[in-house]
Amino acid sequence: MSVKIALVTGITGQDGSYLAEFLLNKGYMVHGIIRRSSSVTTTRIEALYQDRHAQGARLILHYGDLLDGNSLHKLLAQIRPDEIYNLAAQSHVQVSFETPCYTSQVDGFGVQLLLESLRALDLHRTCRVYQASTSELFGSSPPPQSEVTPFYPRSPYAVAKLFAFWTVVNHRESHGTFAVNGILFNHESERRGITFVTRKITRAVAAIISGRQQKLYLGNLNAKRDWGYAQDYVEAMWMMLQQDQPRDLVIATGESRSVREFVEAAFDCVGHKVRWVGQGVDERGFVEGFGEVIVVHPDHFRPCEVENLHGDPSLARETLQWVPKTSFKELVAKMVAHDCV
Ligand code: NAP
Ligand code: G4F
Repeated sequence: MSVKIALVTGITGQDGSYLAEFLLNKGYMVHGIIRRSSSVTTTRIEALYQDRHAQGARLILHYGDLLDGNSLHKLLAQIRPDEIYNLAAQSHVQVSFETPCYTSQVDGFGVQLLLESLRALDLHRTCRVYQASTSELFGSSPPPQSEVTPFYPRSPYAVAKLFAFWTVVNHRESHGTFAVNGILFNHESERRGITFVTRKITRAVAAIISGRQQKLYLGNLNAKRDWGYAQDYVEAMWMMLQQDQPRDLVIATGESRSVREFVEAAFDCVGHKVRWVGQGVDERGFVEGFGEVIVVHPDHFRPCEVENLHGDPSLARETLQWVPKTSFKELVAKMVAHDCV
């Protein structure tokens, strides 16, 4: 049997790094797009890349950008992938309020560029495409959210991802492209970017108990998210491309917790309880032995918030037999343990 070829955009990110590992373990030839940067962005895939010769040189990195249509086109023509995982995005919701036009271009229009390149090369008949869609599409639609829940995006990020969602559906219906949207709820890990709330908290817990940090400034403590483990979720991405028929699916744990509960669980991992005092922007969290540690600060609130994400993954369980393997408690423990080293 010939070796399958995958192209992963966003390979340097949290999900891209886990997915590259997963695909290499399955025997794929993996091509990844990286962006030129003045500082190193390949830390998460460093070990894989160093090891690539031992793996039979099955990991190849190419410079590119989702907005550079020509280089994308040339790369697709050169490698002729069997599967594309489009994970590249400006993925930070709060940042999207400050860079709405850029975020719209990369997260929305970039997907059209990719799918149109594929079609121009007539590769859309053979190549399957996974699009990293998101629970942010549901925005203020009440939970639990499933494949039939109406979308109500609440940020430039979510609006751009909504454009991408329908672009994928439209290519499927108009041109027969095997393209799917994975509507993934929040997933975290030891490799999570440090400005997302979970990693910000676990890093702060480690720094506070070792005396390197005194305060943890946060925004909305009441926001609820359905947090899973990234490694479990990249398997679902692959499974979605192995379906007989392309189908958009929700991937979630089916449980939801507040930012406040995440803070409590993270301090619990190092044997400390949090006591909350006050309300709203005046709320503070006190940790035994460390005094006032958690401070709510208006800088971390968004112009528009998504209050409650709680997924219903029944269809993925039914069609893919996918279930999350890592519990919330295990996820928090893994992240805290990693950051405490
Ligand atoms: P991440 O860690 O922020 O990684 C984003 C990746 O996209 C990085 O490799 C980044 O490259 C790359 N990228 C950004 N702009 C690009 C551009 N213009 N051209 C090419 N590459 C570009 O995000 P993640 O958490 O792994 O998420 C992966 C995808 O899933 C994203 O599309 C995200 O929106 C979506 N998603 C994530 C979650 C979640 O909870 N993690 C949930 C639902 C959907 P650099 O390293 O050079 O910055
Ligand atoms: O960790 P967050 O920044 O993730 P958010 O906004 O849910 O987005 C992530 O998940 C989406 C899937 O639903 C992805 F599509 C997206 O790419 C990204 O991976 O914020 C989580 C919650 C928000 O309600 C935010 O307001 O935490 C709240 N929060 C409270 N204090 C904070 C903070 N968020 C951040 N980043 N920093 C804070 O200090």
